[in-house]
Amino acid sequence: MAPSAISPAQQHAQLAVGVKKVKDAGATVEERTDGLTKPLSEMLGSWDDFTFAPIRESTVSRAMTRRYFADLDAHAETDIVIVGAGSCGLSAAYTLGTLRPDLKITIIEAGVAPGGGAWLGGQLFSAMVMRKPADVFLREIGVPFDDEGDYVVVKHAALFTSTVLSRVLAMDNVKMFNATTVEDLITRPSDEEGAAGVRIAGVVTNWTLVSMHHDDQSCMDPNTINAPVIISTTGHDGPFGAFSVKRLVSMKRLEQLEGMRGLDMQRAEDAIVKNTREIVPGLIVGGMELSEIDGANRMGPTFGAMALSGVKAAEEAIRVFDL
Ligand code: 48N
Repeated sequence: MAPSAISPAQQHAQLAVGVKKVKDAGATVEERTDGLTKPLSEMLGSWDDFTFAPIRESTVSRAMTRRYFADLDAHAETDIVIVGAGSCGLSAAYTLGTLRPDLKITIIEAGVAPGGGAWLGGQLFSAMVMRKPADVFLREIGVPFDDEGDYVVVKHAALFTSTVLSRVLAMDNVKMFNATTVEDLITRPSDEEGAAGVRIAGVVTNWTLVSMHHDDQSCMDPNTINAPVIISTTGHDGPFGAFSVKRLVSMKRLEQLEGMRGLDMQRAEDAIVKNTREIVPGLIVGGMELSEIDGANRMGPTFGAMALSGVKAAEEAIRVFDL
């Protein structure tokens, strides 16, 4: 595929909220106009006389709690739940939120900080590599990158993660509950021909700090969200990882997990994207969680498969939802 026709600077200019064309040595170039053009204090007034508008503490408490419990009420019934807001889950959320603004999308993320393993590129290095054609998704969400031919490099992984996260959180039809863990799956008898057992019909949640203390506290029952379609992208096995596929085995809905195999970048990324799919009726698995079922290789410090597995999981979820 030909290297990008536009320079990183031009790509960056395209991202600018305000862009104006200026003459520079005879050529017409684009100049970013967003951002501060004068000290903010000119609009705030003198720092010496500075004061905020008045507030009462209970007003702040009500502003938070009223919205949170209204969101819980609104999302108790939802169209598609995404479990895990890593690079795969966030890419799925972006795709669903934009392709289907009519659907109610709920993201459940165990960490206080969403993003999973995508805040750094690998071994704490900051740059993030994505192999083409994943650059198509970067362009879609507006992340600038260096074009290196067969792959592209985002200068900091956090630039990708914070950009897709901010786009998703700004969407009217998407709500993320972070610091919240999916502790179980809601099931119904399956009416699918040949799919002995159950279909998935929602998730069982608890605040993560509660989930972490079931062994040292008396019973702290969970909450629930009903949904016809779940996308699970909880990462490869680990303290929190591979949640849904491990639960399918423990509820005897899957025989066993093949387990993630050794690192083979080329094979791993193709397999994860190609095999992102509905594992049991109502449950789609993507990202590195999938490697645990299929025995796919791991890919190491490259993230294109995470982004495009999320895109595919979203398209698969729309297909299932519209059945
Ligand atoms: O980033 P992860 O772990 O998962 P993915 O699949 O989005 O991305 C994987 C990617 O970061 C890699 O592993 C890279 C490509 N390396 C590969 C390699 O070979 O080493 O995100 C999963 C998210 C996390 O934010 C977890 O906190 C969250 O899922 N999570 C959960 N959220 C809610 N309920 C749960 N039960 C749960 N379990 C995990």
